Amino acid sequence: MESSIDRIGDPWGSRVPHGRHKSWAARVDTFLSEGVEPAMVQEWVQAASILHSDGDAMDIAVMDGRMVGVRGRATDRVNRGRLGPKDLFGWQANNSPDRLTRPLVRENGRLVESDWDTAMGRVVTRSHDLLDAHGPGALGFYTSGQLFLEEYYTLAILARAGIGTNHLDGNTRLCTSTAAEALKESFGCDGQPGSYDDVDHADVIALFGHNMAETQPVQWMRILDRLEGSEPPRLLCVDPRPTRVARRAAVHLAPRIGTNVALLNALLHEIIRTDRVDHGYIEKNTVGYEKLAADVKDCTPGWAADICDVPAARICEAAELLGTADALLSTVLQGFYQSHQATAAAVQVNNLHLIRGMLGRPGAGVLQMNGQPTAQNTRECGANGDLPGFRNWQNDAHVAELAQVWNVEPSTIPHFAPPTHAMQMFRYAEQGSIRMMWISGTNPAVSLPDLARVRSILAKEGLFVVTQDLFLTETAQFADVVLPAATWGEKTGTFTNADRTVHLTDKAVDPPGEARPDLDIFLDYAARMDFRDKDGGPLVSWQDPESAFEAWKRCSEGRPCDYSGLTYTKLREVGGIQWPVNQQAPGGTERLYTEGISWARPDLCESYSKDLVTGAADDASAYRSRNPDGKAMIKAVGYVPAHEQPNAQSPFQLTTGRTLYHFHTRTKTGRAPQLNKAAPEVWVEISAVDAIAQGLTEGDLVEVRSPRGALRGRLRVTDIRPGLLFVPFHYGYWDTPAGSGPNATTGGRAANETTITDWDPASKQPLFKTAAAAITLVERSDGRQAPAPTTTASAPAGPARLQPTVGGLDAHASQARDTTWNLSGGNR
Ligand SMILES: Nc1nc2c(c(=O)[nH]1)N[C@H]1C(S)=C(S)[C@@H](COP(=O)(O)OP(=O)(O)OC[C@H]3O[C@@H](n4cnc5c(=O)[nH]c(N)nc54)[C@H](O)[C@@H]3O)O[C@H]1N2
Ligand SMILES: Nc1nc2c(c(=O)[nH]1)N[C@H]1C(S)=C(S)[C@@H](COP(=O)(O)OP(=O)(O)OC[C@H]3O[C@@H](n4cnc5c(=O)[nH]c(N)nc54)[C@H](O)[C@@H]3O)O[C@H]1N2
Ligand SMILES: [Mo]
Repeated sequence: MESSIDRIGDPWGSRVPHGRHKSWAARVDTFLSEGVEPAMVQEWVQAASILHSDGDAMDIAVMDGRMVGVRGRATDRVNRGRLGPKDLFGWQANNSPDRLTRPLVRENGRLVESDWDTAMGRVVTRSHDLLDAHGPGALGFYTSGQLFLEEYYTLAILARAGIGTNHLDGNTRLCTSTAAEALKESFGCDGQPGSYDDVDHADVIALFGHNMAETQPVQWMRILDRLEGSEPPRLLCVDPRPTRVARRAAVHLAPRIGTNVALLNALLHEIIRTDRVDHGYIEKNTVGYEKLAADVKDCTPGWAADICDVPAARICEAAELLGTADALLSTVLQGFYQSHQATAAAVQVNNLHLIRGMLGRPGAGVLQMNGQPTAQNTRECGANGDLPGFRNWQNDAHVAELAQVWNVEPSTIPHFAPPTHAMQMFRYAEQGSIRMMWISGTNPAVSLPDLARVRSILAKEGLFVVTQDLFLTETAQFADVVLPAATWGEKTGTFTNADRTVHLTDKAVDPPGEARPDLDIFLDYAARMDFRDKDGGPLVSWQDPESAFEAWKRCSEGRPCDYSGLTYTKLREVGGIQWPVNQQAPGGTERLYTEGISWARPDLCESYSKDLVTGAADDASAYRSRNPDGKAMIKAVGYVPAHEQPNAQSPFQLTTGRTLYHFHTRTKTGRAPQLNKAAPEVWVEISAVDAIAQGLTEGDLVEVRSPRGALRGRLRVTDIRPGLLFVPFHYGYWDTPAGSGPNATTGGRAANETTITDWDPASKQPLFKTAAAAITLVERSDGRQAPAPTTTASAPAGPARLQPTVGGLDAHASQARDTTWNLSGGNR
């Protein structure tokens, strides 16, 4: 048991050395509220973590009807008992005194407490009025990656077949739409090829734009344990910041942001040039190799070195690592996905695996990662711009099949165009065609790019905003109706992590006041709207989580995300199980594509694929002629520079992201005292070289300004690549003093005051990682430090970074890291 250690100061805990091909030993992490001893806990209720995509299995400790702690589940395949800092402390937000306990409605411009009948009555009346006057296209639904599968499935049927609108998307658009798109582009269908168990078997692990140490700390513990065991893996890290991953990497490439495609093309070039290519695998399983080989012929390491500002020799070392691996595991996340060539870059990682034959066997896998805990379900259930069950909106047979499952006419389900993506929904709201927006489980007034614009849309006269949340968030403050939701621990449901592991999470305690599970809210709406199927029966025929799950099983049957072999009982007994689970695979499926590519056939595939430069969708016949046998598609793409480049007004590149201790807009982690204290305020990271050149020092209050807006924060000088600024995006305005919100002259503190309205052409994922900005001094530090953690990528530059924290974590770091920067490369 690890309960006595300070898991804020020592976030990854102690090591359990883990040899190659061995199974990962358990270590059970526990945290109980002060004064609570294990013997006092009355009940342990099965759950899984809701604060990242890892799916860490845990039990919730209950005493006198209240949550009093959590404990990792030693038997679960995902985490073997381990929990990260957010898992350990984040649940405390459930008990927060400022939870919403009653519905709110807007009266004379102010939100006032109300009751469910009044609040739902307003939503229903507005829905009918808009349907009558303008049709289904006037209603939009913007949901989450944090609800449960049963909730998304219910939302999908009521939006697509009940209302009949095409405007349903998730905040997963900001998060994993590129993961989904990259899988569709390469394999014809969404569905994670790899498994977390690949960490146990890989000899090389490559992390592309993924700060796993902070964003999936438990899988990072697994890697750390392997680094201490026999036959440790060698790591490749591609990240411009000195993350913990970078410090443990055999090769760290810190490219100029927005140049991932150039880098990957050079890596592919080297691998092909040195013929470290599995020709048999390519021949049998893929199409498109010849074009890739021709397209990357001139993408030499020297060529990429200039673009990426990474030494050519280092690129060669990385190619050597990738080319000589016998079991390569790659992970890809936001450093790739939130960029202008997001899908193009993520697909090149798939290509790397395809040409090396690194798929479908232990240790050889790709994890096109998810970020949010339940993002996989948003996608599967069709609440993320896809049709349920990974069905293809362009394939009439798929639409007909879905219509049959729902017992509606195929024409009821909009499929005249691709489902509307979130950025487009906000555009429609801005232009006035969307007149009601129902926002559940997401906080766009902090998380969408270009916040001044987002606020002006949400405040628009004529847009009826419904929010469904735990708290009166920055977004809820714009709402016409606020619905108080129950959350994790207060409701039952299932969700699926990034490696297809499904967990059941049970209700442990009652929600506060009149707060209701999201499922109940959606079911209530469907009943009040009286949605019917084609025979006049109720369209939504389920009443609770388990019956919703049973309905979903029928919808998923025969599709890649097949849940038909799962039951609540089985999930309670076994813990996490990886889909597909069906008659052929009753115990679940560890890896996809063990025997060739299975879901890319023209009649099965989820997408006929897109042009990765323009985003234009192909049709069935184009797809069929390119890929008649349903093989994996190797798609070559040339590098295109980021749209916004530094210039005289905005001389720095600007990127944004996360810290270990906070989750997103901090609605939960900001209310957990240990986490909040670990990272209480926004900060701005800059390199030592730039700090000196600008006459700035640690702790100075600075303003970061882009063409969209500005923010202020204290400066942290780190080993980030020169020319680049980093700002964590967690900090909004709900806990700033009244009246100190965003301001036209001084800006605010949210990173998204500065980010741009722009997205990847194929996945439509917004660009949070590639902007340009200026930095200016507001106030001298007077010896103050930035409020940034020192245990993470935001650790101070220089010798301080080499100080081991606990257990000599950084022992190898100074040798592994290359700190020579090519400053003449014009990195601005
Ligand atoms: N602690 C914590 N964990 C989380 C979350 C959280 O909020 N907090 N959120 C969860 C969610 S929803 C998500 S999506 C994931 C995200 O998990 P990650 O993707 O790991 O997190 P980010 O910090 O957004 O970005 C990762 C890295 O991308 C790098 N990067 C920026 N620009 C570029 C570039 O152009 N090229 C390359 N190669 N790298 C670049 C940044 O330096 C950063 O270290 O985390 C999940 N886990
Ligand atoms: N600049 C910048 N911006 C980014 C990113 C970045 O890296 N940089 N990352 C993007 C990514 S990857 C993501 S995933 C998004 C995240 O952005 P958001 O989804 O907006 O962030 P959260 O704070 O997680 O918002 C979730 C909301 O749901 C509420 N909630 C939690 N549980 C429940 C529940 O059970 N039911 C209901 N109804 N509500 C619940 C929470 O209180 C919170 O208000 O941000 C994106 N924005
Ligand atoms: Mo995300």
